[in-house]
Amino acid sequence: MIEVRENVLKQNDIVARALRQRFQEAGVFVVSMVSSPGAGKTALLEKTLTLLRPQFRVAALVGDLATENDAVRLARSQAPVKQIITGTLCHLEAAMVQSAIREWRVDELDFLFIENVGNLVCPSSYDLGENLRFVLISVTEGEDKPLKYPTIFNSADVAVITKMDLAAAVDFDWQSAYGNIQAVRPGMQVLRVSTKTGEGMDEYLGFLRARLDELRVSAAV
Ligand SMILES: Nc1nc2c(ncn2[C@@H]2O[C@H](COP(=O)(O)OP(=O)(O)OP(=O)(O)O)[C@@H](O)[C@H]2O)c(=O)[nH]1
Ligand SMILES: [Mg+2]
Repeated sequence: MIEVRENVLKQNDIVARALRQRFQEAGVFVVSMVSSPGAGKTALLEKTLTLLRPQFRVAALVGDLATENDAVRLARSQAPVKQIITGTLCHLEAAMVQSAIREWRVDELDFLFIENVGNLVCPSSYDLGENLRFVLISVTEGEDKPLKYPTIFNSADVAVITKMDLAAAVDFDWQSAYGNIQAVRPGMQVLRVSTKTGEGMDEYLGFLRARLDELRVSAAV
């Protein structure tokens, strides 16, 4: 059993490596989002696509066990969007990303976003070839989530606290949440946003723009 799982993961790493190479050659910056169900990935992504689209070429993939609901929401931004239905799988795999973008010209994109299946456990072991992985936690989930799900925080690059407009209503303790993230992942950058009020969105979008600039500078050297 353990051997089979290891082989599946190894196979995923091979595909993820090929994807990363393809993304690098195409000059596209690939961002994935992981979180528990309902933390606000689609809400943040819809705003991200809408706000970046006037200036950048953006597209998104979104994974769910069932329904095209999230793709429909994201498509309101007018960006190209594809839903990946995973059936019973609680995470996306690199091969699913590979087949979803088979007919896309990724070299004509600046940003490709990938929303993973809502789950704080399974997605952590699956590299999708992305440049950057955001882990989202909403203020309503409790400040202890990083301590309970350390693996996902260790597989991600940057944490985003979502639904900041609800922070006071649920007595969200920022110091405690921040401290718990630092306890499992020392030095991890943490952004705070609300898609409802727009709080933190400028900093978040500025962060993404800066990362694309870095990619373009390093590609030019
Ligand atoms: N008040 C408030 N509600 C939010 C915010 N972001 C998302 N929501 C709400 O939270 C609920 C879940 O948001 P989604 O964007 O569907 O969350 P998700 O992470 O994509 O969910 P799954 O794809 O099912 O895992 C929806 O009712 C959103 O309207 C926010 O910043 N503030
Ligand atoms: Mg969603």
